[in-house]
Amino acid sequence: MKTRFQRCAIGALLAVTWLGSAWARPAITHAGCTPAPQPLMYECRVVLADGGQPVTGAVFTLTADMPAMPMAHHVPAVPAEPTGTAGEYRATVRLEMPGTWTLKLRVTRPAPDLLLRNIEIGAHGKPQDATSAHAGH
Ligand SMILES: [Cu+2]
Repeated sequence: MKTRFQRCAIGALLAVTWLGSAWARPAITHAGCTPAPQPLMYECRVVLADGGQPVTGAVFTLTADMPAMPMAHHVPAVPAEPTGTAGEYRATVRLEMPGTWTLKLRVTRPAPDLLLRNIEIGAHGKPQDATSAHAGH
């Protein structure tokens, strides 16, 4: 049987490990896409933060997939660029239909990572209207 001290020490070690990984990892605090002028193209903006601080100088590509339709779409990965607002980045990606998309950020800086975020895409020209998903397939 473990002593009270041993249990406490293990708990503290787990807490430090968990907090350490949380702090070391940028998180998506905001993501959204609005229709770009070109058909089917959307300008996506994501905000990265780490421990409440904006992450500047991040390097990543943005692609997307539909969780309801695995393998059905191939969205070319686009390098994201900073918008000028600290922690905010943008990339223009091709989203072929309304519905739920998973944005995928393949991060190389500050550290290799894969960040995912589900967003709703409305019909082109109607960013708030996310009905009639998959009607075109
Ligand atoms: Cu689809």
